[in-house]
Amino acid sequence: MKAVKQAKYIDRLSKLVTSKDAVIAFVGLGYVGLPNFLVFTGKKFKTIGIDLFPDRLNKIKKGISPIQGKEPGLAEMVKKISKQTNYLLSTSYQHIRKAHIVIIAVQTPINENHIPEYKHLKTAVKEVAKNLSKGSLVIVESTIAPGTITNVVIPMIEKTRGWKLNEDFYVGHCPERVMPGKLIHNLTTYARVVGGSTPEVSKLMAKLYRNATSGELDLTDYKTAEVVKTAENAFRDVQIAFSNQLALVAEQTGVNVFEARKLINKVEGRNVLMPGAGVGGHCIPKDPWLFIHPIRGRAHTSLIESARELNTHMPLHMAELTERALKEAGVDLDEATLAVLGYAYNADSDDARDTPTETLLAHLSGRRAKVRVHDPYVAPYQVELEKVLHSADAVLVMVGHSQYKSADVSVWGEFLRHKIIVDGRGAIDKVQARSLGFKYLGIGNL
Ligand code: SAJ
Repeated sequence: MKAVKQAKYIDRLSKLVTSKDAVIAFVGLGYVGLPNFLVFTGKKFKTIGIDLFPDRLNKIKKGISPIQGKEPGLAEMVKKISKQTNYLLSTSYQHIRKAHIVIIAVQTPINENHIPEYKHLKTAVKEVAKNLSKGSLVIVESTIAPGTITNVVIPMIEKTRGWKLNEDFYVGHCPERVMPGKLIHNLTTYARVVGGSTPEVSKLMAKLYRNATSGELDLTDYKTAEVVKTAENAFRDVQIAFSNQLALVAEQTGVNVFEARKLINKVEGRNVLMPGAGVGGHCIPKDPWLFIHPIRGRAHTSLIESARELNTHMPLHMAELTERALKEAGVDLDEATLAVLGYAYNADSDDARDTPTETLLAHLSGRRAKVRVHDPYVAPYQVELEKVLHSADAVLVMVGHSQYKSADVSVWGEFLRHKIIVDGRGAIDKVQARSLGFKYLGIGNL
């Protein structure tokens, strides 16, 4: 009997998705959930948007995007959707009972000990479980440590309702692959890993996400999906750490790291990334810790931990190079005025989450140096560059914003007290700067 009922539920869901009669609830309307909600609502599914913040819901209802910053296509979609009638927005989880599919996209930060903080996820899953209708599918898009679906999500739903996975409800993990500045682009073009609690659930998820993305849909199980997402970003962190290790070796051996990188990358199968003043953002600094969470204290995690340690050291290395350059110019760091260029975590972005510049500023706050910050995209640093450069004893380039890369440093020299450039992103031409009388020290390129 149970097998027939199970087939009945999954077949019913599949038919509902095919006919677009499936009611899809989106829990969490942030960077991940809002684009999801907009795309599926635009595809004429009946959708329910659930979020804690009434203000965010009211903005969407009025056709105003609650997400700041340059997000091509987002504001237009919010405006268009707001005129449609196939959606409902609410702070109440009670509407979940109308849903056939629930997609959870809430934040999963890590605490100062690098342990996942799942209070948002647990609250969302608990409230969904309390209101879920039998035979529904719950998909988690938040980035989660391997083992979280098994140890947190499934037990919470089974215990809350006395149900059994794959008989009374289904579960899936489809990790988000968003990037600030490309939210709609990534969601509608990127490949997605769809990890269902049974192969039929994975197929159903692929049918669902085919409505969102033109990218490849890779069917697997939810455990593999958890490992793939956290590993893809942990891998990038290790790759960047290697570039930074190469830069430190280059500095000590009088080599230009960018020249070395170019020659290394000529060898088949090599892809050394760019060394720099640090690694920021909402994914790369966090996901490596999620990746090793299930094995900490039980198996070797030294590669990931030392990559994190080296990448986190890089903003401090910028301070070391600055102190050295000032000393050579007879200036004490504690008496110096520093012009820090770039606060965002990435070039030409206004996103400052987990920015390496904050690590630098915190480190310098322990010294008596006067520090001024400039960033063309991030308030309150969108000041006149000349004001930040005026009478500074050194310029620290922390972010490779185009404005800095294309700057005429001879103009910078007119404002500085000492013509010192410490380049954290290979943004300034060393030979040209030196020909203009600058003392130039670059990460991996002294
Ligand atoms: N960084 C370096 N050297 C590099 C690349 C990056 O120091 O060679 C630094 C950046 O300055 C930044 C941080 O690392 O501070 C992260 O940069 P990122 O280019 O990885 O950008 P993110 O954080 O937006 O990462 C996203 C991720 N995408 C998703 O999660 C969907 C990541 O998986 C992608 O690989 C990355 O974008 C990408 O490819 O652009």
